[in-house]
Amino acid sequence: MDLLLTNIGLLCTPQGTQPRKGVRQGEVLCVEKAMVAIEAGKIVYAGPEDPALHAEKTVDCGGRLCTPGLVDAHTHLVFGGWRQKELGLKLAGVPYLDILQQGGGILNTVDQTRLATEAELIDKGMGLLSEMLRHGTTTAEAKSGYGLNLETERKQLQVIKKLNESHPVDLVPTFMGAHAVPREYRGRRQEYVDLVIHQMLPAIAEEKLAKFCDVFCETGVFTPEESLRILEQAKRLGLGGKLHADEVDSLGGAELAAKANCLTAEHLVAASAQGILDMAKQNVIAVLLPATSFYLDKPFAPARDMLDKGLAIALGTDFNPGSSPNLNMQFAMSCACLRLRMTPEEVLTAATLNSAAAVGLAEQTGSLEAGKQADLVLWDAPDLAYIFYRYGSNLVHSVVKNGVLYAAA
Ligand code: IZC
Ligand code: ZN
Repeated sequence: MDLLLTNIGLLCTPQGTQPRKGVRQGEVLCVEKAMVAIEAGKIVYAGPEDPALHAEKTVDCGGRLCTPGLVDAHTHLVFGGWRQKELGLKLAGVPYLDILQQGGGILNTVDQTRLATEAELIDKGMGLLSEMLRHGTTTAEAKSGYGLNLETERKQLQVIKKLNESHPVDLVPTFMGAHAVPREYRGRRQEYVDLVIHQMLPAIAEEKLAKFCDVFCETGVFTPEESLRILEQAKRLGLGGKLHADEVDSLGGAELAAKANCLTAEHLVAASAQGILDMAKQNVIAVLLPATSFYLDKPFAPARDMLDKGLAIALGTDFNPGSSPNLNMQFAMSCACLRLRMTPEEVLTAATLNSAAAVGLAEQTGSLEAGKQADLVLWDAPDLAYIFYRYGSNLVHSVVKNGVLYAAA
């Protein structure tokens, strides 16, 4: 045994390798006076203190709370520049989609990402990932989508690959060439959709740079029909489907995610009742992003209704420079509790096991069980509720990622 974590005051974890749905989302195992044993980066034991267990190194957890490492199921991690200059427009009441229509928003970040060198993006990404790790995130999804041409989409995905290799946080890459219609294709949107389908997707799949494909299905961005064509091609090429669905307007995104057999539909603030039923039927995971609702001052997704209808809910920060400049999962989790009205247990499952399932990693991470990666957080908190109740502070004491201990400070 390499590492033994003793004197854990309370260990809380969902269990299994499948997303927890509906009423079962709140089923969390809680063990007082617990212990975790780690060998070769994996958990070999997690449960009540067992005096028979010994290891080369023992860490006394001081009675702290221990949970699985947080999984951020939705980020746009790699981008050039920032967009704090749009704050004035936002305060003046200009809607998010209008800023994009005026050639700003995502297109502003596209300009800055095209100009950035790979080295600059890696440097920035390393800093952001360290900030995430300090806040308890041990795995994150990362989308491209600020290139909108093959060269820069590839550059972003290569940066994600290199960050994954050089930083302890694990990254899951998603191709999102259909994030906006680039300026040079204005008025020729069909040609851009064809470019994504016939050139970008085959090249990205061939180079194995992405595991998933995502599309921004939204008013003025990509229509449900265009989104379906792109997702069908992605599926043919072996990429899993994700969809930015019903983030602002209700366009039938949830229904489409079910029809296209997507693993996840994300945002869902304006999802229809039928769309939620369709998702439940097809086992599409709902990735909710309440930090975005907060920043955009928009309604929050109907989480309770989703749980009543049997959906599995996962959580992400949506970290991006436009609609969610926050990378702290604790903030997203507090919003999930205080605004989505999810219980602390439901929130924990959302941010760990269900988010792991949402990025295709529920066999490897997302719970504290023998055989899974040793990804966990020690909290300066006595129980789960305390984390969400004390929103605004970083309550992470330390993080173990793949069996290596990192102090938060
Ligand atoms: O840069 O605004 N919603 N894509 C869809 C975003 C937000 C990211 C951005
Ligand atoms: Zn997003």
